[in-house]
Amino acid sequence: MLRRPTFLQIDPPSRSALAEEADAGLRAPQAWLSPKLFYDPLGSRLFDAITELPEYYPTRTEAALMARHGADMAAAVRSALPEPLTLVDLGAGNCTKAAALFDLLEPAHYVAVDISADYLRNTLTCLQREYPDLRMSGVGMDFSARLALPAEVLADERTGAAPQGALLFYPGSSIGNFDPPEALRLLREARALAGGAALLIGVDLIKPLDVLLPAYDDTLGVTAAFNLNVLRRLNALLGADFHLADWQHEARFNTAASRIEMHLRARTELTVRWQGGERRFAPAETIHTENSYKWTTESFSALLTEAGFAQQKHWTDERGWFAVFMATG
Ligand code: AVJ
Repeated sequence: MLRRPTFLQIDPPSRSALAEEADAGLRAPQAWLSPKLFYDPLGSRLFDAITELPEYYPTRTEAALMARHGADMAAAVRSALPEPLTLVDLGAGNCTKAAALFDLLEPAHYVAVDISADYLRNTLTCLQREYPDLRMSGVGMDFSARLALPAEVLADERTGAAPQGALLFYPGSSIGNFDPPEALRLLREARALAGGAALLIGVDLIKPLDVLLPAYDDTLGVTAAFNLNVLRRLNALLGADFHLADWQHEARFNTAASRIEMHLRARTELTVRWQGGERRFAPAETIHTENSYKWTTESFSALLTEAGFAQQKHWTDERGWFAVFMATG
């Protein structure tokens, strides 16, 4: 029998909620926009291109760690969780990434969660062809405000019983988009999921600025395009009149907060108008579009402990650029 993935969409982020948030951000003294705005169809493709850039080390460093220590990670997962394994993938990504995980962990149920429901549908349909016997569930949701899955998604198909734990996979250092208090909340919610989840999470580490900055300001200009794309998005969403040529991509490291910040900087004095609003920008004034927090293995371990994860293990590369943590308890 050929299985079919099941899909569930939870509270799709409504256009008006996104628009309201963008309106408020543009009016703030330091103008800001949510990184959620990056991921429209073009933005998601630009992000995929970023992961191929020579300067963008996180994706390939993490992939190398998974390839090198995968067996070790799988053993840690097996000793922490009973069979059959439920695998929850946060921010699901593409076919190849998930497939590597299946071969490693042999889950009985794969639950893919992503803000972009359409992208998820394509991914799962493609994956199901390759893994015809694996139960797959797609959940379209924005878990940045709260991470909780409906019981029916995780329940056993025949008995309706809740799983005895699940493995939560949160790769790519996406946790870096959250400031420390939000990251703590997300980790606590992750731990509470499915009656006590184990977590396998990728974390980007603090490193010299001559490595860090080019990763967010590449010579080909892909990251600049990714950043500027939010202005196109606002023109559509808010009926705004941003001229992309008036704005310049900027990446800086905020040492005190230990984060990369991306901004869009006005090249000249200008006024932007949108439905129900307008704002003047002074020359060099910026719109803050993203934070990407960088951790040390010690500071991230302390965060996991604070979230209630008593057992931890982590793997890093020789250069100490990236870490994958496994946390339980
Ligand atoms: C998807 C949040 C992990 O912070 O490195 C890449 C997003 N922004 N280049 C990151 C991003 C600019 C990325 N995360």
